[in-house]
Amino acid sequence: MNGAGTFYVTTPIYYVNDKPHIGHAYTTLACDVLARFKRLDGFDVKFLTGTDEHGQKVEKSAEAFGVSPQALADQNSANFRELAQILGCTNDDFIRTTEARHKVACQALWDKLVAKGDIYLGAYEGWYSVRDEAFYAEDELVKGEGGAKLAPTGAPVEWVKEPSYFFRLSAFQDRLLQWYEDNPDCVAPNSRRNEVMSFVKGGLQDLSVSRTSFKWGIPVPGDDSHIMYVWLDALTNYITALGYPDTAGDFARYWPNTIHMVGKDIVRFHAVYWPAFLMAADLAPPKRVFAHGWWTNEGQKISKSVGNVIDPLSLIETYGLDQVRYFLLREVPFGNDGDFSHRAMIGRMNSELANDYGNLVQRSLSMIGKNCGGALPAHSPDSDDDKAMLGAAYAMLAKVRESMDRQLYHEAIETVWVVIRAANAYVDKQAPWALKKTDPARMGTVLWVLAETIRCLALLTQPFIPAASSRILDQLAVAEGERGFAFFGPDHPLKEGIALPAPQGVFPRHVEEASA
Ligand code: ME8
Repeated sequence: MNGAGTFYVTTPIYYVNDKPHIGHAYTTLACDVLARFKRLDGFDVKFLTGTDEHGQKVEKSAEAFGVSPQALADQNSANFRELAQILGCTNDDFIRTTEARHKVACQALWDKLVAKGDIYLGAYEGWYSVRDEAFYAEDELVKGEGGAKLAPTGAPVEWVKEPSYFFRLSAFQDRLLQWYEDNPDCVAPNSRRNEVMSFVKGGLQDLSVSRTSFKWGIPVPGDDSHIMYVWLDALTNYITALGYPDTAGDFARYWPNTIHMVGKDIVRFHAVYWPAFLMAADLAPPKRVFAHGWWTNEGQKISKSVGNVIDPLSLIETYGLDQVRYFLLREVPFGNDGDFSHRAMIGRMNSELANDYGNLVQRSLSMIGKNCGGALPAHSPDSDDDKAMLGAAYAMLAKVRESMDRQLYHEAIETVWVVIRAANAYVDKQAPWALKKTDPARMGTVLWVLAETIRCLALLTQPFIPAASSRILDQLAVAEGERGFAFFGPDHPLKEGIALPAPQGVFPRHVEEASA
């Protein structure tokens, strides 16, 4: 830590009604890359993920499986925890909404909203979608096959009539609009901010925040015939993990710099309801809600009924973890929808990782191994080409940092790849193999410039492809304690004479098995 500040990044907490799929892996990876980047950049980071275990959807799934909701939650929560590990995620905590600490936080928040006069008892009559765990107004519904009424997401809806507590959301319209106005980056990308603002400008209805027709949830304090609406329960996880209702400690430390990463389908909950709950409780809204797009599979919408759900574990088995991490964050500008295809996956893995990056590292390090006795050569970079190469390498961090601060992962990666391509062009032009006989001192300089460029590249690729980057840094004998961005740049260059381990390939090519 170099005193850069604190940073809190969260994934949505995932419903335990089903197994993890590529959408879950995507959000979690995006958070992991950001968390790793910020840690390397000297920030005190907290990265949270976990599972959303209450509500009617989980209760119904458990019923269908013939198990108790708690048993289903235990089993599937473990799958999500394992997924985070398999993805190489560096989360600092894993929250489950069935934990005691969460019940305490939810009930404290509820009490606070009651004390502020923002919760009142009434009765809800209207549409509810269990799949979305969302209430819908009549005019939001769309017509499905045979004229059936459906939620705008295509989910079935049912008519619900029951006693309910309401949150006075309607009273927060102006404060919310003011928040969006004053904080242009609080909802990103901008298209989502516009969408949210126009929804809020359209007028807000008070929100039903308790249910009485089933039991699987957190009881309303003082009235346990009601359980809390699952979204009020779920959203509160972000502050439970910071120790709420204690607002000193981790809450004071991390909450001011929070980014919630979410899918585009759950923006309204995070950018309208959640900030309103927080404002009502006299807490600051999050710094940013970033909504990413959705993946399709080979051009088709992913759906269980179509049977084309992508299992992240089998992708990792087929292509490798770093390769999948790289692909998901490289393929699509973060915020846009994207299409997964095996062809695109193999293309990026072979051309960008194996050919561009892998060959650069392999040929540079093996020349040092063969021609310099495996030690970093003496050097005196002085040609314009040397200066341009090192200048480009050293300039990357500032640009990448700027992209990462806007969650433009693809742009950050492109900045790095511009330098990888320039380094390959530099090798071709300098032809160090030909200098061995004619000008060994010049060869040494060229190989050192390449090694130093690769050091900078590998420092910056750590958040995206941690295992491969770490192997590259090992091959350059960069000490574990010198891999943070404080060591990036001309002040901590590789030193001559250092012995390097024998180089080894880092990026395998994917060769399609010939079909029989
Ligand atoms: O929404 N591509 O949980 P969830 C990309 N429990 N992302 C996708 C996707 C796809 N094809 N399909 C789904 C919930 N997602 C709540 C959150 S937070 C307080 C509570 C994303 O398990 C989706 O956008 O349904 C969402 O962000 C996450 O996966 C799934 O969440």
